Amino acid sequence: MDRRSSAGVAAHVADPFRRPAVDLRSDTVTRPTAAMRQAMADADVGDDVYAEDPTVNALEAEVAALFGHEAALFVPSGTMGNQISLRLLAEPGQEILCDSDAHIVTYEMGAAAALFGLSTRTIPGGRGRFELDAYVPQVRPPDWHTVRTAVIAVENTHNRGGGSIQPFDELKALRAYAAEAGLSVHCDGARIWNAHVATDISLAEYGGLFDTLSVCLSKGLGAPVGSLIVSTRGRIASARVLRKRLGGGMRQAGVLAAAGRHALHHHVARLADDHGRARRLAEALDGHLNAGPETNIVVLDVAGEAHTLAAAARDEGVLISVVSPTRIRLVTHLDVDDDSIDRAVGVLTSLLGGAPGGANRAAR
Ligand code: TLP
Repeated sequence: MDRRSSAGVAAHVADPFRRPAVDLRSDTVTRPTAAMRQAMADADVGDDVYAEDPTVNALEAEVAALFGHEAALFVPSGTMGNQISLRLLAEPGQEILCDSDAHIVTYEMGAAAALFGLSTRTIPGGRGRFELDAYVPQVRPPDWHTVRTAVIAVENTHNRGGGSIQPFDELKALRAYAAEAGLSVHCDGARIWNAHVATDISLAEYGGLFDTLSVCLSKGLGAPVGSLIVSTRGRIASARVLRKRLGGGMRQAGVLAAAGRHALHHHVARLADDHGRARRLAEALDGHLNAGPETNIVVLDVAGEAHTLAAAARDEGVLISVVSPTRIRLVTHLDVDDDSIDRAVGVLTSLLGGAPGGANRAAR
């Protein structure tokens, strides 16, 4: 996301006479609910670097079981979850294949190369959707001359694809192909909960398709911090070493894990509300729709200057993300209710002038 799109929050928080902003920049902006804060205050804790925090241990066991895997590891962020997972599956000098708009290559600061010597090769896909046929010809088998493909990584749901859900049949075909070709498969499941709620496909069914998953508690689930890597017991033991090496070993992390457990128990089914609100946004702004609203993300094409539009919307108390000079992103979440959607629709339709894909007041 472009940092210029975040400028307005402080102004809205600082001015007591303005209504709080409707913040559609991301589902990462949620603040813990009162009940979640209570769960955090009540958490039983220990030192998690010694693996002695009972709340972290319970969270890890619960998430591993949900995905039908042997073990899980609590890490501070989705980025750390993805990058440790990739390193678990590939050796320095080997390559990862993924979508050209994947979070792991767009928003993780080149971590695979910078930290672990992993090479990435990207394949364009419509709205980030995985199609096995596009990947198979790109897989490079072991050879004296070429970089070895070790991993195929998919993102479900796909962020820049507008929260698109990966076709389950393609994922099953990928699993079968990977087994035959000797490749590993990683899922960036930052928003896999949204895919699960939208499709009714169980988390265990998704889990069964991947060697490693990174799943986030701090996106739609509304926890303040935390992700989990899910895999085999052996890989999670290695992940624990990598986490410590990266400075991600946390001590009384049970206060954070308690927020995550609360989110798992109370905030999964409600994601359907976020999806409904994203549909309302998409219907109202239909003429500009680029991608969405399969889940909680809507991507719009704006003919003029996306930065100018974001600044004008911010002045009206609606915060949006700029994903490119001609594209904006709206994300629904726990802190966005029906009134917020009405307000956002009012502001954005007036700024966009209603003309499909057309000029907007802000750009003139
Ligand atoms: N995404 C953030 C930004 O980084 C763009 C957002 O606002 O959507 N995988 C996916 C698919 C993600 O969308 C994100 C965060 C991550 C991984 C990384 O999670 P964190 O921010 O916890 O490192």
